[in-house]
Amino acid sequence: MEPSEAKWTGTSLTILTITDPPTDRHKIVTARSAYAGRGVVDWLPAMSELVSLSHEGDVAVVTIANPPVNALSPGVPESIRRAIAAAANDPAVAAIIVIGAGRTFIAGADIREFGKVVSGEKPRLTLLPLLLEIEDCPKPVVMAIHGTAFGGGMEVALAGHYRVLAASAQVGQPEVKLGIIPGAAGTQRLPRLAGVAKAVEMCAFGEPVGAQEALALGIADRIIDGDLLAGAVAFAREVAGKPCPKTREREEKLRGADPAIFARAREQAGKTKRGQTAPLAAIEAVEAATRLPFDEGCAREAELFGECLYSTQSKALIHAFFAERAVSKIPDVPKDTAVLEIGRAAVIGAGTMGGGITMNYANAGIPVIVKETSQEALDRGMAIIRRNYAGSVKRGKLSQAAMDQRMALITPQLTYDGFDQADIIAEAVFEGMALKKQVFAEIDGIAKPGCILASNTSYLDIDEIASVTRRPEMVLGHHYFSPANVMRLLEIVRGRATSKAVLATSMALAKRLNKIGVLAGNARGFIGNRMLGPYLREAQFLVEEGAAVEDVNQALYDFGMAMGPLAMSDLAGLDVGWRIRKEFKHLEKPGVRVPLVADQLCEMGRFGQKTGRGWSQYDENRQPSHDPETAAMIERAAREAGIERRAISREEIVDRCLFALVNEGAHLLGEGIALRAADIDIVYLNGYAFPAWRGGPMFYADTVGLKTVLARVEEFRGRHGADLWTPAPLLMRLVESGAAFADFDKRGAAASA
Ligand code: T1G
Repeated sequence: MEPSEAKWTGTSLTILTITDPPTDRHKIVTARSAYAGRGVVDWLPAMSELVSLSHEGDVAVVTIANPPVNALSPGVPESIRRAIAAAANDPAVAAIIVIGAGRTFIAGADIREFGKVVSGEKPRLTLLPLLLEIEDCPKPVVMAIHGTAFGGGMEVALAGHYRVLAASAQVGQPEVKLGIIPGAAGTQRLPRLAGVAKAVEMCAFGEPVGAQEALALGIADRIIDGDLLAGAVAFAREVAGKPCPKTREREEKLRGADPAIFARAREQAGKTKRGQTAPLAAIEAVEAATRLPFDEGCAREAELFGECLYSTQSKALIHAFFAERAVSKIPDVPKDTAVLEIGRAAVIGAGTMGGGITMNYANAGIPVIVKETSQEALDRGMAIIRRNYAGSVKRGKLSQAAMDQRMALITPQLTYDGFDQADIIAEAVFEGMALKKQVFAEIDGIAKPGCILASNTSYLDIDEIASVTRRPEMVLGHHYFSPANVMRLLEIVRGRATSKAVLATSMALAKRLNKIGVLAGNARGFIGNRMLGPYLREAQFLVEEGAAVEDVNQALYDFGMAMGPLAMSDLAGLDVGWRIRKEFKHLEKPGVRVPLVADQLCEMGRFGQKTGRGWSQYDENRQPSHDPETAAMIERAAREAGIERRAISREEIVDRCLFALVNEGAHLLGEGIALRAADIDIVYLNGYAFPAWRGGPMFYADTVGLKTVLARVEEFRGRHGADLWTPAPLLMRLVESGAAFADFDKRGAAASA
């Protein structure tokens, strides 16, 4: 427990009340640091294992060591406070440095603690007193930042008198990505240093800035090349004895702030953070800094922070944060499973997917061969790759040098030359089993032992593909999402024989390719597309039953999807689904209702955006509008099928589409095709533009309540039949036991711990 109050008098800190009596360690600290002034570097284990105090001559060094990211977990703020107090009280100390041990400065508050606060298990603590003490310290406190200073870490840095950054450091307030806002005066101190416009941008949109930009903005005072601590000590000596600039007292950048800054930010948040509350709260908090004195601004920030913290959106985004970090853990693949080296790659097919996959390897610095069957196809593929890179250069996202470097890593060719050197061969040919098997038989004959053979199939049976090779243990699915060089999701599809080393290697490779690898079982459509089937089916049934195409799209758009289901099909191309339906026609159950119109549209050559017509019609800018012909086709097809048409509510549209998704998710979770409900959420957040602030379909279902979901599913079964709406056994089991998908995951995690 921390001193409840402390006040600086001149150079020594008078601790008014100490609730936990000063331990011997404390007395030792004071004594020793006086001694340390004589140049003995001294690790004073006094504070706690999380924070230590040492000395570089007359400079005290407070080191935070709370791996993996020095989060402000319980005990850390308290120990920082004690260390600062000890150093400030030490006459031998002229200046104080705060630095992080390991790979980063402080990456923020401990996000794992938020749930305990929201559930009432723990009281909400504030960092504000610690930050005021740092700011009011009579000796200069220099924040030495490497890695990341994020959230509460940035707020600690802002309370310091000076900030020196390693050249690769990043600083930022990413709290909105967790559905909250800075809660320790970040919205009040940051505008005082970086200016109002930049502070609004950083707090409302959550993107960090690099060291150079931080220096230009006035956040950083110096960039240190080489040894950060040495550079910080030198800097500290330069400022020792000088007045300590308090960030909260710097008002010059607040004055005359243009109100249009806030209006523009709200407009942008309305576009890029549609449906999210935290960005608007962050804008309001920074705006408060321009209107209110510091303390009142902090109070307004705390109110807004509280509103966000207890919101469902924040729970959803925090769920997504940890879910994204959990997906790489495969219970039966031990952490220390040997990862195979991937130094060279080869891709078969330079089409839309093959080209994107090739770019992923080049972007990661891995030399990659890309093979096509004709010069024309190869040239077309390479032209798209070049155009994509040129576009990034034009937008300033990539330097010309980096583009040239990546292009140089790509070897386009028409033969299998060099494939025998590859560590991984990624196949991205036309989606047909016969062709896939032919290609896999060929590459099995060429590839070196230990080479991974990965198919980009989005539906086909991995075991059947592997059956034509003599190395099924090296075969699996690497299912990318279009555009493959942009979409972060990678479904890693496990075949019956796929080895653990190949799985571990794929998970590690996903990180190298800047992808989120999610393990999926070998079921038709794996996780994402398997669930998408019922979702799109219901969307089509709804228009047959009377809903307008636009209403179905709008309802899911308003729910938060980037676009409605029929608009998404028009974007992806209706011919993609058409080909797959033909491939699996033999699996259709006789007498079971299937959508009526999509095939008709395709037979007319209407594949959606790329042909200008599909469910909607599109102008030259691909802007959609109502297509009366499609509407007439739907009406006619429904009439001929004897489908009664009626007015359909927005709620029914959303529930039928989303609960079809969720129910199918529960089916494949029960079958073990997905390891965790959270994995399904990550698939949908990163592959299907499901709104992150809803947490994903399974998390959303938990917020609605599985009892309600099941009741709706059973209602739809009653109306549309068991062939279409059979409640998943897992869903029924969870409802019976009053549990949620989150509990299913917890049990899974406990079982595999
Ligand atoms: N709290 C708890 N655990 C954290 C954490 C945090 N802030 N940040 C990371 N971890 C865990 C993570 O779950 C993983 O665990 C391991 O550390 C490595 O993370 C008061 C209220 C810093 C850029 O939003 O963005 O401060 O899976 O895999 O890729 O106003 O982590 O190994 O068990 O992501 O190198 C604001 C969140 C908090 C930053 C490093 N801070 N973290 O990325 O490693 S709110 C953030 C990150 C706040 C104040 C408010 C990244 C990273 P495990 P990793 P990485």
